[in-house]
Amino acid sequence: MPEPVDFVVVANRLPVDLVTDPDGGQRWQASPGGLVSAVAPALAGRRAAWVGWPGVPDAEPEPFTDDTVGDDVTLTAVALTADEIAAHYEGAANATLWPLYHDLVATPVYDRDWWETHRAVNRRFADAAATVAAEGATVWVQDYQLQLVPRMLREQRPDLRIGFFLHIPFPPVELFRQLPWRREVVDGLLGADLVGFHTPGGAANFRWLAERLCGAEVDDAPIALRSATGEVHLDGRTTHVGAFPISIDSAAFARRGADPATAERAHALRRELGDPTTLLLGVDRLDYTKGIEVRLDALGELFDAGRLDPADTVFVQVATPSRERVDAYRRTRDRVERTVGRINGDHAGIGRPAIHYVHRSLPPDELAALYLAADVALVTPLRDGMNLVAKEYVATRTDDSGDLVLSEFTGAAEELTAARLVNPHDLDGVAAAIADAVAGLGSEGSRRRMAELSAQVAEHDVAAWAEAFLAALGAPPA
Ligand code: ADQ
Repeated sequence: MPEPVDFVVVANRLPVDLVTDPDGGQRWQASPGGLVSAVAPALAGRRAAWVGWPGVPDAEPEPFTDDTVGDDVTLTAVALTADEIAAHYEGAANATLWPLYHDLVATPVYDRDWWETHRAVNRRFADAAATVAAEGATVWVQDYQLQLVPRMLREQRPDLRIGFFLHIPFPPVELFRQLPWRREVVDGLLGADLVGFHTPGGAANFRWLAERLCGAEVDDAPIALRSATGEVHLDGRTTHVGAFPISIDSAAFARRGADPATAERAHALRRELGDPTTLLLGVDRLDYTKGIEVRLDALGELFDAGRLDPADTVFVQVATPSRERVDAYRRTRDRVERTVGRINGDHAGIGRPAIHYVHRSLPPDELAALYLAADVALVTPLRDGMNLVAKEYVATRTDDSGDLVLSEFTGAAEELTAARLVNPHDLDGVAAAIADAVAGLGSEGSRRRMAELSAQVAEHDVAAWAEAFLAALGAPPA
């Protein structure tokens, strides 16, 4: 058993997944998604531990290290059986909490057996964290799958400094109150010293619920981005609640964007796409919250109405496979693929699709080249905690060209106010914003707006996010 450490990250997944090659050999591979790249830099210079599930059933390796986060970080696996993955991860996390927290874009399933397993799995994560944390350590719990962990950990280890960050939106109180286990979740989070959200609205909703559901005493101080936190007092303890909008390693994206090799690949990509006058881009996990169908429908209407010409406009949609064992995700994939087929059937020339659909994850260099090649990025979620793709697109383009169509219902819209903000439920509005973005490319107005967006993302990068959160938590510096 390795020495206990002063800094512990607890997340549903380890930063690496155990993968099995066709020849039966096993190896660790960086796990996908924004969470690892956001949290990993906060570990630099610390002797730390990362507690998480290795991504496959029943894997229970001894604590180990991996280059992804460096030798100073001990990775401690929490083993889950196939049944636990089905009930805790695919069930309670992704078929109950995910749709509930994303404004019921899909209907949440409230299943008591799933929840019982979810509770037991949260306890296992709390136990694992308690084992690796030294006296007085800082423990940073991540995301909606582990909301019960702060309370469970606090009960065992009152000496710890516990932070929690929610990467997805916190819902309006009217929706949250549907959850049969609503009090347990709010009380679970109140085990933390600091609960962080992307937006002040989410933090204020949580504070209101702490008062109504748990009988806590709360202040009514305004909660401001990155600074003023609110207070919740319960059982002689204080939990701070605050808004810490997550971000990206902006300088790294800008460096990659400025690299001549990226520009070369971007040119090659446009050539391969038939040198269109206008290239539009979407990049998402294939998730029903991301509004992929919204932008497809809007584009279809623009082509139908002759407002965009499919002969010189190409839309590339890159959609990473995601949660494919959950029904609603399979149905979304079917709908997206049918719509792409229909629009191409109606509008594509032979050998010249209007929509290129890529159902894969792309390596970072290729993604950067696409960001550079694209004239307009379409980010149209029905609801999204933050949305890092919007920030990545802006950060990669260092010459103020391009444009960003961004849903109002993303956390990013609260910061990226210079984007073309749209209501994703208003198809006419989305179509108009896309048409305006295309028509305005290269104009003084669009350059000014892109410059403003770049400056915002450059200043508020992911290091600033982690620093602001850990400072509010009172964690000792690395
Ligand atoms: P996600 O829902 O996964 O994150 P997002 O913030 O856009 O959404 O992050 C996705 C990440 O995956 C980005 O870094 C993007 O570059 C990458 N990615 C997506 N598709 C890809 C592809 N085809 N190939 C390669 N990379 C791809 C959750 C919340 C968000 C919140 C983040 C961080 O739902 O709202 O912003 O956590 O808190």
